[in-house]
Amino acid sequence: EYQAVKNGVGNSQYAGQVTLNTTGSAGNYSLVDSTRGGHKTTDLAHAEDDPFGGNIPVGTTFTDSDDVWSTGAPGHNQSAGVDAAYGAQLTWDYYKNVHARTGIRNNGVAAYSRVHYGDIYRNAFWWDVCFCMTYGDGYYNTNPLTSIDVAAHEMTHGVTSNTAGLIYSGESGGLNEATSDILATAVEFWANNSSDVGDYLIGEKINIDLDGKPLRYMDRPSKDGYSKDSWYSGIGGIDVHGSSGPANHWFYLASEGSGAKTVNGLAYNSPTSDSLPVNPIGRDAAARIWYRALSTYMTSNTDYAGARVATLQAAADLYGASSPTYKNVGNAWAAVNVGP
Ligand code: ASN
Ligand code: ZN
Ligand code: CA
Repeated sequence: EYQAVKNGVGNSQYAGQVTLNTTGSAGNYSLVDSTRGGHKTTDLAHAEDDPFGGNIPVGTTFTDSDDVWSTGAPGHNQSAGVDAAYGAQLTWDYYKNVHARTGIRNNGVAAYSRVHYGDIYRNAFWWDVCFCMTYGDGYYNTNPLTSIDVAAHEMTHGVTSNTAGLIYSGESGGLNEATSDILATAVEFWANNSSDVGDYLIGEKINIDLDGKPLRYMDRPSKDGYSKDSWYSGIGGIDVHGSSGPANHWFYLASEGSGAKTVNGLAYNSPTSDSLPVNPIGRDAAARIWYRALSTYMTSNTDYAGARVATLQAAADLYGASSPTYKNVGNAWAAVNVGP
């Protein structure tokens, strides 16, 4: 049966009022986006995956009678669904428009998003097995982990899995995590959403610890108390969310340069005193270089030294080996202690 494509109205929790591509007709709409590979958003109603690999619940696809989704209120059952669906739309569009990649597998087929995972579950994750993004509801079940950057981070894990395949431990694991933070930040800026403007912070909207702080800081990763600003021998032995630091820092420095800077009203500081000075290449160039390095040159065991070579090759391809961009890519690596 033919189902018309509708433009629904989503009142999101984190990103204001957004347009959602939905399916159906008056009285019976579904949160299914036939314009983006059939991406659907489902409600797990607090179910969890069987840790022994048995049941992996798909959840129930969200439905609505008037195509106006949620009120945006924290705790409204549809709120997490609206934000997750919006984040998936944006991330799909970003990869398609900026990197000419159509979906995680570049085959036009969407993954899907599950929300309301577990009870006060304070995490979100990508899982190859279900080919899906999954979001917990956070503290009080009212802080779902569904902001633009978190959604784009999780979907990007799917892209990494289907390109370089960076193994999720050691230095390659840190690069895997950084890839998700870097491209999530690129999505957040690209979205140009006035309620969730671009920044070099990860998770600044979800208040995961109820202290108003983001999860990660790309201008100075060590501000979170555990991530590393620069590479050192042995960084592969720490958790991948901390060994991502030097690459996140590289992205900030390559994009914005060293020294104090304000972007979208937020102040950043990556002083030259503790690193070599870096001139900026701009965020769009840095993201294009990272994506090309990821999808063309990195492999499952790429380490920091390899990431430097991969991004330099990508910069040479895109901008030329004698371009200022190429030189500044190398300088940004030197600033985080990754050298030739
Ligand atoms: N939220 C985490 C992440 O995507 C989940 C994990 O540790 N795999 O990195
Ligand atoms: Zn991650
Ligand atoms: Ca952010």
